[in-house]
Amino acid sequence: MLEIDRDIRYESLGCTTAREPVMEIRHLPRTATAEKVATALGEDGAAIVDRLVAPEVLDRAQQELDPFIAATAFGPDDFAGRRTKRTGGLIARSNTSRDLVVHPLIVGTVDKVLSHSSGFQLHLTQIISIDPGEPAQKIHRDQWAFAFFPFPKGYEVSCNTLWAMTDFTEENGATRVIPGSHRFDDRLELDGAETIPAEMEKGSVLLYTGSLYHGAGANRSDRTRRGANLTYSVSWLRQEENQYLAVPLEIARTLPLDLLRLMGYSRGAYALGYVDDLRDPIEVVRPDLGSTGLGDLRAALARVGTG
Ligand SMILES: O=C(O)CCC(=O)C(=O)O
Ligand SMILES: [Fe+2]
Repeated sequence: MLEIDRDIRYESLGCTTAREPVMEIRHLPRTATAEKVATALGEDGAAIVDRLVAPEVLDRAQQELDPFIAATAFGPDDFAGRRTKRTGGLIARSNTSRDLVVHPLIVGTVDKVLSHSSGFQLHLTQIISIDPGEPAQKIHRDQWAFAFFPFPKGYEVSCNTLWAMTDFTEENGATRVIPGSHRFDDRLELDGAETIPAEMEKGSVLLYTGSLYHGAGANRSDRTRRGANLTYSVSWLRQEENQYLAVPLEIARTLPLDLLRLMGYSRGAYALGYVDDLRDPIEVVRPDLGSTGLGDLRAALARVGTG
């Protein structure tokens, strides 16, 4: 009966779903392959990998970031959250966060979810600390950040993570998600009634696509709920957090190559982001690597099926 009611409700919203709405968030073990996680994201738009890292890893990140979180102001509006702190610049501020950004299962999954693009990059790094008394955030799609551009259904432009730095419970504001909503129509005004809480233990990570309808839950507990939002987007869109200015060049020079590339010190597609005489931006940070010339046009085209 409940299922029937739900179906009617989805129809009344004008949603076209390729299959029945999914009721549960799929939980995968940390031994899952990137293929499995990407498949879950393709089917449901969201998935949780349980205890992907030990809780102590998140405790370490928390310690590194404590002074910055303490100095962060609360959000300026209801969407950012007036009792929510958003602390960024994590690559510069926390060594541990760098390991999370390049975690092989995450990067492998993002690579598959965004495989139709010529490449992907780090979009933003943000600790989201939701204090007691914060009401639920408006249900939204993260891809609305791109000026609400109507990307074709099924064409994902971002793939996101939210690492639990505290346990996420319904009471303390676990992210509310609508599994399957990546197939919904765009610009829907949905209320919390359609959502379920992404409950998970510290060290677990929620993955969701840019098209998934979701929002932070209300914090009705007496403790702060904290998560690390590390997100990735196709490399031909503008990054939400400016990595070139958030991470001073003297710190960037010390970072591993794979992380630098993810931060955007590489070209999107064939030539996006080049420096002066068509130079790869990595040359500015790491002149020791020598000139690498323009991107590999053939490889860029082959990845998007045009070569
Ligand atoms: O912190 C959360 O649970 C989600 C926040 C969110 O979706 C956002 O700020 O875009
Ligand atoms: Fe969001």
